[in-house]
Amino acid sequence: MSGAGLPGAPTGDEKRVVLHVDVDCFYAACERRRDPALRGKPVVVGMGYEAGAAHGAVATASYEAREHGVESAQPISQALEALPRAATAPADHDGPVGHYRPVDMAYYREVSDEIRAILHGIADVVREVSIDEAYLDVTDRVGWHSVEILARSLKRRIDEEVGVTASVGVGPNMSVAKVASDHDKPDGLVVVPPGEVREFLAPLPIDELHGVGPVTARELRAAGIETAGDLASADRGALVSRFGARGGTIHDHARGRDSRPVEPVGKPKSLSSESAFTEATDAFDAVCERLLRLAEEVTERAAARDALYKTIGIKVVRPPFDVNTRERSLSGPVADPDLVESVVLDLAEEFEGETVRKLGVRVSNLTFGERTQAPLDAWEGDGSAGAGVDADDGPIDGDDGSGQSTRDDERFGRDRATRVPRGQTSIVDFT
Ligand code: DCP
Ligand code: MG
Repeated sequence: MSGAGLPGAPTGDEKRVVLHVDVDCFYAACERRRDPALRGKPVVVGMGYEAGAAHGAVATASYEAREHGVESAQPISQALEALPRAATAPADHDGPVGHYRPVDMAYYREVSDEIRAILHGIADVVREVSIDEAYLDVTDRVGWHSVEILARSLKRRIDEEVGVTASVGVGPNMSVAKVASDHDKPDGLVVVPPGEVREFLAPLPIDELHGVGPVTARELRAAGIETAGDLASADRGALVSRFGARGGTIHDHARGRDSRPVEPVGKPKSLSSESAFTEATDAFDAVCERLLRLAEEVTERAAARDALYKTIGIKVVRPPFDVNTRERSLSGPVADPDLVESVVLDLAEEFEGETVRKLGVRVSNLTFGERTQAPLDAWEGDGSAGAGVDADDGPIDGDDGSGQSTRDDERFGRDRATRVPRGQTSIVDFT
């Protein structure tokens, strides 16, 4: 990332081309696809709603219904005041009426699956964030000069092949792409090339930014910060002291910066296991034994997910809450349980004789599904062959979201040919 930068200056991630796709009034759009007579009419889909009843809440409403004040999370009874039920409206009612439908998740999932198949056909990396929303990294498929053509053809395919409309935003990162797709809904297509990010964002109200919810927006406004431009030029230190790490994140987003890679959901950034002693102990044997057990758990989980790791770490908690973390980065991704054991024991050495209450082992800097190529150029004797593959991840354990600095990787890259990893031990937060 570059320094402060001028408005419109490149942010350092201009090489990436990211799309955000979000279907317009998704549940209502599905109901319309099933019943074309609803096209162009106010449609309200109710959660916990049954035909003819007044209970439940609005899950979504078509844009025609939104014009009459109907919105998500509103009680159906309130929606009915704004838009009486079409089926039972009195013959002499000449105001607008609404078409009410109960939620039918099984049907919406079918529609979502059809959209997903199209998305995976046009991008190598797809992050599905909800039933109707996904990020696509298309950097390897198109450049900035042709991404609009790709986005248009994606919208057309979703319209023609699935029968719903989607809004698409394109930007050099996830946060900009998300704001762009919301910017001109419904049926929107907004492309924000890297050089236009700052001027695109600057005039937007802060609540249109990714990560700024209604409560944060209210606080920011109270401090005189109304637009993304105001937020971009606000004092970062003050934002961090008021909102914690999130203050830094929204400051970055206001400046059009977001270094998160587009990653498929379910791929953790790290895997960790922790275990506490019933009673704190200073027996180093017991500490080592416990660490080895944790190392085994973690490497088994990594193998089950077909994950390679580049960083190996331990956590040592001394009573009562003195948390110490140490980690070492390797020159390349590996899947090598023996190596994890030896690095873990090595990192533990400095705690010999200390009283320990709790221990943890973590592998991070994960990559997936590259087992056949990656370890061999880094270390001899890699013992990773033949482990199981489980692409479908369960709950994410120890996903900390903290990126390891690439500087470490470069530094250790010089030691590629050596057998024993030379790592840097650093203190980082084990979340
Ligand atoms: N949803 C819900 N309850 C909410 C918000 C959303 O049940 N409070 C459901 C219904 C939506 C779907 O999730 O159709 C997708 O959410 P979106 O936020 O994308 O909303 P829509 O697709 O309905 O509208 P938009 O056109 O703003 O994307
Ligand atoms: Mg949507």
